Amino acid sequence: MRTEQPKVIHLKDYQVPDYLIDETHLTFELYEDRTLVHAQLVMRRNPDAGAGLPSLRLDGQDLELLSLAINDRQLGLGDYEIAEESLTLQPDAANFTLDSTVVIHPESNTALEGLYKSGSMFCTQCEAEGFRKITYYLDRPDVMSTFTTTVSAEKQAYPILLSNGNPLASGEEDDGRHWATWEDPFKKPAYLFALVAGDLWCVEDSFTTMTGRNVALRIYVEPENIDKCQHAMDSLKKSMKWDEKAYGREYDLDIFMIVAVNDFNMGAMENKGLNIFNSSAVLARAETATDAAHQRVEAIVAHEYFHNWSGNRVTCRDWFQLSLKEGFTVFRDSQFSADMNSPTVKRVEDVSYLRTHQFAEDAGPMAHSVRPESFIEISNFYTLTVYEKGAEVVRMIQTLLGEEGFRKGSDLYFERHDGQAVTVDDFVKAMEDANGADLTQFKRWYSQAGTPRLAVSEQYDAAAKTYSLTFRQSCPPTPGQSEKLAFVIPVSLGLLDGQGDEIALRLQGEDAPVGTTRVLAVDQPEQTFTFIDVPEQPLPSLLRGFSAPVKLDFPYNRDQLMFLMQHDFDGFNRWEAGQQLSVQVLQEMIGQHQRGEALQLDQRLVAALRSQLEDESLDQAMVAEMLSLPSEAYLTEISEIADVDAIHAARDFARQSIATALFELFWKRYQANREVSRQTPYVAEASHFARRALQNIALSYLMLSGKLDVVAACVDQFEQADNMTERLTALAVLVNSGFEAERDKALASFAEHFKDNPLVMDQWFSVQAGNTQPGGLERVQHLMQHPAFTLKNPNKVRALIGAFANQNLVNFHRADGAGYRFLADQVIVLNKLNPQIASRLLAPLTRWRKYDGGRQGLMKTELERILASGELSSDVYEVVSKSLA
Ligand code: 0A1
Ligand code: ZN
Repeated sequence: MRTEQPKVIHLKDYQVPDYLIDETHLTFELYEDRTLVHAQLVMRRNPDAGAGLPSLRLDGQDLELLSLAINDRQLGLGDYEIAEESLTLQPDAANFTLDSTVVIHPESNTALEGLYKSGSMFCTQCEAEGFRKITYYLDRPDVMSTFTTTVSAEKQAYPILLSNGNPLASGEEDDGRHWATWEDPFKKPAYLFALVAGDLWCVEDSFTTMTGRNVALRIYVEPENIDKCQHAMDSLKKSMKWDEKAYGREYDLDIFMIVAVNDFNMGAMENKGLNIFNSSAVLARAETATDAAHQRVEAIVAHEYFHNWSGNRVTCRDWFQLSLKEGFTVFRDSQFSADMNSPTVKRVEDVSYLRTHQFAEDAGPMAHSVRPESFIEISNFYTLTVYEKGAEVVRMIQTLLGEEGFRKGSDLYFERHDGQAVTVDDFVKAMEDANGADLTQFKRWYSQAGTPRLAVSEQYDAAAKTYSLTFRQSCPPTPGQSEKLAFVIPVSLGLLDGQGDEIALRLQGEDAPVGTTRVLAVDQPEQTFTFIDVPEQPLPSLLRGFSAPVKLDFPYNRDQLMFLMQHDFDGFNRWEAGQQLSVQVLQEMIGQHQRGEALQLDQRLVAALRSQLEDESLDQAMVAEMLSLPSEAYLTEISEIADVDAIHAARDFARQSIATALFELFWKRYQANREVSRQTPYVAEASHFARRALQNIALSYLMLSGKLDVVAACVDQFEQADNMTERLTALAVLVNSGFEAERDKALASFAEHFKDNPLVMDQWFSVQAGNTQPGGLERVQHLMQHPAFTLKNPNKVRALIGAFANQNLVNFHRADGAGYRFLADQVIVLNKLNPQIASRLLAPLTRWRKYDGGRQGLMKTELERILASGELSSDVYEVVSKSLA
């Protein structure tokens, strides 16, 4: 825990390092009550940093120094200075070797940063600044070194000893200990260092690269999980192949390893050659993981693998450039997932997520640009903005340059910067240079925070046959940025005629039409584009594929939206029209609820959904997406002030009405799909995901009917399904139903069956945390006493407390503030145990401006109570203080 005042770090203060580290030689001696770390650093003065020999300041935190030597000369107390987060000494030559030995305590490290224990296994997490908790070092990404690492431990308890790179040597000692040495020839920053020691089993495979090199692939897990690795292994091989084809990127070491650990703050980490994964992001098999979990595993395995080039071979100069690797890599993994599954479904999922969560972040007190200007704690900046919006920015570059131009740009980027630590500017420059393009104005996406609004109006001149679209862009102020300049907004669009056919697009001044979908680069505050030869008043299909992360505003009426749902050539925009229709209808009902009127559902929405369900030729996954009404979280995000109870009531009423009106259709499609599921062994593949998605959403509507044969079907699905996707949905709908006996029986049998599988128990906790019936808080408090729950495991905290605060909005936002008090209590405890998790958990409280006066006051009171609760980690301090500013 920090005792100094938290310092704000600014991008503008960046300076090159005074010293460089060419070689790093580490030896770890692991014991149950301490670990000894010997570090030999071959260092030199950085020629780019000026003349003279300034003092050398190494980062280090919670280290007990046992010895320090420079060029074999032992240093005494007067030769160096140790502060809370550093060690400073004065070198007397430009080239030197520094040897240190420190003691650290992984066995009591609950923050899960640096070297720590997860169960009986030792593992590391060094991004962003965890390496300084392992040894004194220049812990910054622009200091890149080769590493050799020797790990020694007791052989029986830790038969497997791993680190980055290729295995070099290993041996045994007389006292029951053994050791292994690994060598990583690729220069890397310390944040990519990893070490694992444990009693692990592995699944092994191999991959032949495009130049014919053989790479050993291994996934290490605790023995009981050895049967849950195949999906991750398949995903890894697909990723390796895909990156060769899509980006020309080949793997470089002789071995690629993944290790699954139960206690992990994030999803996974791309350490060179030794990825460490949250077990939830690796383990998947039909009986224990849902379709969504299978897809998440595939995407995260790909994401971490892709980092080998976008992140490791070419890394970040400083942490302000985080989106250089994360935005680009999320973009790459989304392209991969789109190729492996359904591109439209993937886009719908990504856009829903972005609009619900990133747009909320962009409108809140922690809003920051994709390349932030300053931070207190870098761990707080692994955000939706840096990752998801960052990926959208890369996608826009591709939209503007075209697929071929983008590939030329990425080839140049990798070639030009291989082995370097670079900036977002370098990335954009490679894109410009490869295409002769000027992206100067476009780069405002990296520096300006907030979600732009794009208001569009139309004008049709029947006599002249011209159709004009006028775009007005604006962007609300965000902390520290009151004025915004115009963005370059790529707007992909098409025009539909009265039959639903596409009109050829010819802009004024062009000799001939150019296709039926095209991209307009809107780059002025106000700008008009005029199409000629437009035979009739068209209906525009705007922002196809969600071509820019903006809030689009066009005055569609409900009939036009229904028309687009039926006829738009762009699958994404067909879904989008349905969403906009649902939003309009729900907002009308929210108003009715607020005025105390009886709720009435516009039957046009029912008709639109009916035609989706009736048409059996449609992609079932898209039909399932169409049937999913906008979430309460999204309805909150688009409200000026969100009325929690009205939103919940309106959405519930709409679901109930749809369920009643379409009961027969739901029942028919449900039974047909359930029958296929019954006859078909589980396959983790898009068409099967689609069938189960429609089956499950149908079941969730059907259960609202309260009909006994539906309940019987649900119980049957729960009991008989051979896979977690069907079983968990059945459980979730039972839990949210009024059938208490069936619910209690299902919950009990599920827990009994899966009590030894922590990842499945996480799902059991989440399903109950999401139960929106009254009494949610008490249920969560009760579940915290369950033997399978612990605050020390991040997955458990997310599954129970995180799911409650983020997904169970009516219960969390109870008008008496008890939900807020509960969350603040947990944050205060977690602040000491695991600051990163504490700071993430408190996000819902930071959104207080969205709620009515009463709730605002209650939320702020809890933020103030956290602030006054004692010594705060920099993580929690930054989020709380910025939220109250
Ligand atoms: N770089 C990883 C994510 C990650 C970031 C920070 C961590 O600890 C604070 C751990 C993992 C990725 O993008 O997958
Ligand atoms: Zn990443």
